[in-house]
Amino acid sequence: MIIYLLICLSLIKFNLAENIYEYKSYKDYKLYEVEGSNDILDSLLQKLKNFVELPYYETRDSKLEVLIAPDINSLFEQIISLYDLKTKVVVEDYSELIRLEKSGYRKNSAFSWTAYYDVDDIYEYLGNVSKEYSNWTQLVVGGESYEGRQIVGLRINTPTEKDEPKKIVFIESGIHAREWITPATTTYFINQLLTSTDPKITAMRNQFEWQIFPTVNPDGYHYSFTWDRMWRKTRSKSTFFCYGADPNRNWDYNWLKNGATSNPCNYQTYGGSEPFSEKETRTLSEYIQDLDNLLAYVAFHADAQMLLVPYSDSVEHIDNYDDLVKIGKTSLEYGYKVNGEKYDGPATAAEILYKASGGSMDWVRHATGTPLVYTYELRGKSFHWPPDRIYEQGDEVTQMMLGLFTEACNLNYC
Ligand code: 0X9
Ligand code: ZN
Repeated sequence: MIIYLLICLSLIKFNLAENIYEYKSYKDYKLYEVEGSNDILDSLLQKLKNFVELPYYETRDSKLEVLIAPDINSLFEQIISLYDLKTKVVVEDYSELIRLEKSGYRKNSAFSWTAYYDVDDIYEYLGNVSKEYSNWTQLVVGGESYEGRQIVGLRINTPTEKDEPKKIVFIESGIHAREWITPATTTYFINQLLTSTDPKITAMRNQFEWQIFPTVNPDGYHYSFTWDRMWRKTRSKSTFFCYGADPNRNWDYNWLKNGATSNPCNYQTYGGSEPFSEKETRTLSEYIQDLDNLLAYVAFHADAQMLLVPYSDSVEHIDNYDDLVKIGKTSLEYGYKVNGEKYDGPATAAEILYKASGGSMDWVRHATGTPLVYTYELRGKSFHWPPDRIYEQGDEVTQMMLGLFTEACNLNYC
């Protein structure tokens, strides 16, 4: 018991001492992949979590990916040896991934898609294009964050002859702070809608009113830029030491039912103190609820490479599930043509990923009845994607959107 306490104390000490004053380096953190049945992997994970809050872990397809700090490496190896599981190191030194990615941080003053940008730069980009295309775009504010930032989006609504209101397509991106490829891809897509001369893309742009929000968790995203690359949650204060809730577990539908925790110190999936406890989800949900004529809600995440439909905590199929799957398949076919990349799905998260309640997509479907509701999990490895290849996913997503709305219109949703 005393030894156990000493280990815990030394780990707590380590966690507090590290990186209070500088960007967390993740020097010598190892990314492991462990194979085994889900039950065994869950029990292993539970044991590990008794000792320390893990910055990243995910169990899928009977494989556990887990990021292990150098000071618990030998402990991890000892626990693993008790289980006799096939284990390999996928990344030897996680800080190398961060270093490579950093080489693509903003280098010059022009906004581009060969680097990652912090939230102020993204907002500046949105502000600039809203001025450049002032006849048919404008900035919109979808909500506010705990630290007082706005959730800024771009509304794109080209004029029509009939002057009738168009159906709205809402795009949510960056709800998980560390999934950097999602805001980057979303601004890439905005740029395509604004500048492409491809008649299919301009026709898609003109057909709908677009409301596109690249960073709906601006505090978390900024924190992942300035303090901790693996940060996922919001930045609200829960206890003296523990901050943030998972903004994709905090929406008021089946809150905390599956795949979420009530422990505010959990690094990944704390659902918040109550549904909509987070200012970001509360204000954004109010904004969404006030939208008339919402046709589609599309959320972008990374990096499971799959397309998900509601409900994330159920294997039951909603009334237009067959249509959603047909439309989703066409979307994935269009995307496949760009880089030959196959996505899993369309299916519910419960069917092909894991059960997760309290997510935005599910609430939107349940509360507003929006007919087309999707979550795209983009590509990557433990949330990293080389900045000089953002355009690959940008082009893929642009085509996936084209496929989605082409098939949706074929099925008379438009
Ligand atoms: O766990 C999540 O929230 C998503 N996966 S991620 O690795 N990007 O964190 C899956 C979301 C699917 N479920 C809902 N949209 N509710
Ligand atoms: Zn996510």
